[in-house]
Amino acid sequence: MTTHVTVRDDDYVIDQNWAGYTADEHAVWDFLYRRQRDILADRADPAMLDGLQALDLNRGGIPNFAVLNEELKRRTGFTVVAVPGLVPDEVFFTHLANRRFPAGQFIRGRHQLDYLQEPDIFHDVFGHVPLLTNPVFADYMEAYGKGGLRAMKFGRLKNLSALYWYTVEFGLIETPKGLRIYGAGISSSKDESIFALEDPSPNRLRFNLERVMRTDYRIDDFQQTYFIIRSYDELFRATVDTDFAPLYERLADDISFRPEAVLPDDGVLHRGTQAYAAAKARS
Ligand code: HBI
Ligand code: FE
Repeated sequence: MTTHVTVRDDDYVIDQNWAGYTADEHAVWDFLYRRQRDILADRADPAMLDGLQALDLNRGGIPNFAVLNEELKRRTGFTVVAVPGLVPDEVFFTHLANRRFPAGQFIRGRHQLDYLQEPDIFHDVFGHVPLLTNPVFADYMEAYGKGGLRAMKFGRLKNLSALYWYTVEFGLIETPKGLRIYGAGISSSKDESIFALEDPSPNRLRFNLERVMRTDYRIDDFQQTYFIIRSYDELFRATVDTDFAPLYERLADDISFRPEAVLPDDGVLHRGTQAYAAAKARS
């Protein structure tokens, strides 16, 4: 694949160069899409599955942003822009605040189908983008971007990253049919899609904004705690109804909780055995 990495120093947006993807890269997308879509059939929140359908992401091959952006922009005003990989926090927040989602332009190799550290186009476009068709979630993502820029001014980036991690990346939502996945870190992962909902090991606790913002997290393994929202409106309201200035003052005490902690005030849906983490610690 010829990579036109014309990284501009302002917003890191590059040309997706869709014509440059090879047949094998398109085949990797198709393999991952089909495998993950089957796993998510009764595990993902319907809003995410509806988004996959609405954006026609299963038309075969890596999605062309120019095509998917027509439908996405029509629905919520969001557009997907191609970036080389992780971008600096301020660049990331600025994009979200302007209803642009920065998606990795590359796709993982066959040697790393099950896990990779950097967000590739499958994690971003299969995992994150479908929910951007949901108006309330789109409002949350814009509010999050604006909040991120403010958090940086208060030196509270770590707390805001924890909020992103336990919602946008690893959040679960309660539905009439039970808990469902909406976090992209789970929905794009074969094994964590099952672990997060069905394994007795992790805690499953009710979402609480300040509690989540104080909670440390693991970036290299399954989560030891998942937080559960009742609706995207709950998530959006938590962001817009909170006066962040006094919250940031309180967070300045730097009290944080370990990923596996269960606190007296937590709304506990499931107290995890932490058996998975204990086994990993022994290995
Ligand atoms: N950059 N491209 C990209 N994608 C992300 O998800 C991302 C990022 N930069 C920073 C970041 N996420 C995290 O720090 C968020 O918690 C802000
Ligand atoms: Fe992500």
